[in-house]
Amino acid sequence: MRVGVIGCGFFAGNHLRGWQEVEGARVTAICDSDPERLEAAVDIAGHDVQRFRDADDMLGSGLVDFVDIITPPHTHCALIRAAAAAGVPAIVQKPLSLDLKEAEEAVAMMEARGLPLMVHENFRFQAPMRRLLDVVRGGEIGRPTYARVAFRTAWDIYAGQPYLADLERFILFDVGVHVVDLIRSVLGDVVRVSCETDSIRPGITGEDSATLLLRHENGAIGVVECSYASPVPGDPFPQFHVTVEGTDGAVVLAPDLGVTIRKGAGEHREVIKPEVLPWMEPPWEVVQDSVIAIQRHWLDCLSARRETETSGRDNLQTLRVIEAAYRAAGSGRAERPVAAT
Ligand code: NAD
Ligand code: 89Y
Repeated sequence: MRVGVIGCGFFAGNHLRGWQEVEGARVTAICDSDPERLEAAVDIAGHDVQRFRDADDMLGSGLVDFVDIITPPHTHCALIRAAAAAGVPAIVQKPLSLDLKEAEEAVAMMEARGLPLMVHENFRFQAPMRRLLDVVRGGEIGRPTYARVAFRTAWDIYAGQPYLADLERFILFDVGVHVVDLIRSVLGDVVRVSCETDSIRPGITGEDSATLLLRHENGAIGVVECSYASPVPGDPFPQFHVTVEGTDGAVVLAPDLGVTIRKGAGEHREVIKPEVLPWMEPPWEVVQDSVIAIQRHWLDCLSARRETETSGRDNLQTLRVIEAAYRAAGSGRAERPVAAT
């Protein structure tokens, strides 16, 4: 499959290198409106790659079988609509959109044309997270009753991603969508959301801390925490902590990649490390490995004509939780995740 990458900034290097590890796919075209970023990406993608400054030109070129969109959030839906108009399947980075209605329309447009759309929610594809999901989905801890996902750090994320400091709606649309996707992967859909937010670091525009209390459709209770202002000992960035309790046991994923399973009186601990390739760099290895894993998932689903785990349709549920969380933080009341249209 010929891949067209749109957006060659901070995170795109991981996608470009990731595709080189995926059998059956090869980046044949790259696009960025910024010529310097485009040229810098050629060094990774290879000098025989086709270069485009305009996504419509790439989409109309007939040179790509699908596109991989890694541009800023506010540009995602326009690019998905362009892919739909050109009849090209698409992967889009998180968040699918900053606007729920726009996201619903873009997903509907792809679906109406029968075109696959996947949101690049790579966190649930991290190797130790997959182990935890196997334990829960395999029924090893019984019926899940409670889960907590916590992403707390004071790592200087602004060095690589300076635009984050200017976002009015900040952490929930940045790492918040990841942690909500994680808890949805464990407990399923959400029916009620309470939320408290805070803006702690001086000089930033939006909230850099959010805590959500969730009731899931299956009756379980979820707690989601994310903070970029947490000077915790041994800063675990970019790893997170997950606890899942069930009627017959519990499973915990610690930031050191240890997965501990308790069943009855017995406990068992495994450490699930990713394969570290020469281009990977600390502390990003688990994240970089998960990019390859989700790219493989996309390709497998595309060839089997199966919906991806994190399809556009699925991800609308995450965006609805995020919208409900902002409403709840404003109203001080629990809110329901609902469609915009
Ligand atoms: P960035 O600003 O560094 O790069 C974005 C690039 O897109 C820039 O080079 C810009 O010139 C280009 N661009 C913008 N609009 C364009 C358009 N219409 N056509 C072509 N090129 C265009 O941003 P980034 O940090 O790489 O983030 C990109 C996306 O990746 C965001 O959605 C972000 O949330 C996501 N991200 C995901 C992870 C993860 O772990 N999944 C981590 C970091 C960032
Ligand atoms: O932007 C964030 C993301 O999506 O994953 C990690 C990150 O780059 C910083 O927390």
